[in-house]
This record gives sequence, structure tokens and C-alpha cells, in this order.
Amino acid sequence: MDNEILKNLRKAILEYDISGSASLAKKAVEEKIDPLKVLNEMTKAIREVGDGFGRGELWLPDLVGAADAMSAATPIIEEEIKRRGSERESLGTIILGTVFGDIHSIGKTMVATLLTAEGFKVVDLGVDIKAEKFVEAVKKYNANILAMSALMTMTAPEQRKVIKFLEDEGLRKGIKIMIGGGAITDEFAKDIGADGYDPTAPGAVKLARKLIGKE
Ligand code: B12
Repeated sequence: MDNEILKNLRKAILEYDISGSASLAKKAVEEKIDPLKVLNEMTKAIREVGDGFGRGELWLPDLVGAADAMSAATPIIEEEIKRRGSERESLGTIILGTVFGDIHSIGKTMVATLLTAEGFKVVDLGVDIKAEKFVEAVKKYNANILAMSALMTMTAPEQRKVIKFLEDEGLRKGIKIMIGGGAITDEFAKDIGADGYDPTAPGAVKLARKLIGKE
């Protein structure tokens, strides 16, 4: 039964079926399937579409269709993740956003959900966020961690700019910085002076705990 629902959800994303994907997500919650398993399955499906686009076999409308189908299902699963993790202590404040020039939101929002479920207060600034806005939020919320997402090779260097801005403002020492998104590698993270990188949302949670000394 579980596998059947996950298989159909995957199919709904690959066929750009918005209402099918939302109703299968609801069914997965009703059947008490582990929501992390559901997110994982959906992530695999959308990456498949991305790979097809990368190989020139699929087109932008395919990306948009799959993203819309995935976006219809994710809030339902994320709500369930938050519900399951709602009674945790507060671990600290994290400012999160996708960098300037980049509007990819799905992975960033997953990271926000899992961090919130773990017990962090997450201030999600959204997408296409300029360095100034990240720095402003770090000050305003007296944040413990700044987390940035970038999905494109063109936008990844924006993270270096934000770190430089924090240094110029004298704020770098007081905050931990973690980065992620499809365009990031461990090497790149070290090169720009970030404190950590992880390729997955559950990994982002472990990393955040490590950065604040609560592993
Ligand atoms: C869906 C999608 C879109 C959707 C986005 C919808 C939305 N609301 O997000 C739409 C259709 C709008 C889109 C637009 C474009 N896209 Co697009 N898109 C994708 C696609 C298929 C999936 C992205 C996704 O959601 N993945 C699923 C999530 C769960 O994965 P994720 O984001 O990587 O996040 C995970 C981890 O990275 C990590 N993580 C994420 N953030 C963070 C942060 C921290 C701190 C940490 C620790 C971890 C972490 O946790 C997440 C969960 O495990 C990718 C292909 C791919 N393989 O990624 C292309 C892709 C990113 N897009 C691409 C391109 C080129 C574009 C466009 C330029 C296309 C165009 N010609 O217009 C535009 C750019 C618009 C812009 N200015 O940003 C390229 C980028 C190439 C490159 N390397 O630079 C890709 C790689 C496709 C490809 N193979 O060519 N896109």
C-alpha cells in the first residue's frame, strides 16, 4: 500500500498532475507513511525531470509542470513533518533564503521545514534575496546561523558576496554559516569560507546542530 502511494505520487510529478499529486500526498499522510520518505521520493522524481532538462530531452514547461505538481504536494507533507516535531525545545534562530538571482524554492523550503521540526526558529526570507537583506535579518533577529541556498552555477558566487558583506559589517565572528543547493560542493563551501555544507535537508539539520554545539 505504502509503495503503491509513493509510486503513484512519483508518477503524478513526472506527469505534471497537480491535483493527483496533492491528493496522493494527503493519502500518504492518512496512511501514516513516514513524511521524510515521501519527500525523498518526490525529490528523486523532480531531479529526474531536471536531469532530462540538463540532457536537452525535456524543456522549461516540463520543469515548470513538475515543479507545480511537486509544490502542490510539499506543503501537505511539510505540515505533517511540523506536526510530528511540534513539541521540541528551541535550539536557536536560523536565517534562511535562496540567494539573489535564484528563484528555486523547493529544496530551501524543505530545509526550513526540517529545521523547524527539529526545534530551530527559522526566519525564511524566501527567494532572490540580496546580500543586504540577509545581513539586515542576521542583525534584526540576532541569529545563530545563516543558511543560504543556490541552485545555479551563476548564483552560487552570491554566497561569497554575503559572507564578505558580513565580514565588512563586523558580524562574521558571531554567526555560523551553512550553505547548500544543487550548485554547491564541499570544496566551494571551504573556498568561500562557509562553516559547513550538506547536500540534503536531513543533513542540513545535523549540520545546524553541530554548528551550535548540540550534536
Ligand atoms: C524545479 C526546477 C525549477 C523550477 C523552480 C520552482 C521552484 N519553486 O523552486 C523553475 C521551473 C521555476 C526553474 C527555473 C529555472 N531553472 Co531550474 N530547476 C529545477 C529542478 C528540476 C529541480 C530543483 C529542485 O527543486 N530540486 C529538488 C530539491 C529538493 O533539491 P535541492 O533544491 O537541490 O535541495 C536539496 C539539497 O540541495 C539541500 N539544500 C537545498 N538548499 C539548502 C540550503 C542549505 C543551507 C543546506 C545545508 C542544504 C540545502 O536540501 C534539499 C533537500 O534534500 C533543477 C534540477 C536539479 N537537479 O536540481 C533545475 C535547475 C536547478 N534549473 C536550472 C535552470 C538553468 C533554470 C532556469 C535558468 C531555466 C530557464 N532557462 O529559465 C530557470 C532559472 C530561474 C531563476 N532565476 O532562478 C538548472 C541550473 C543549471 C546550473 N547548474 O546552473 C538545473 C540544474 C536544471 C539543469 N539540469 O539544467 N527551475
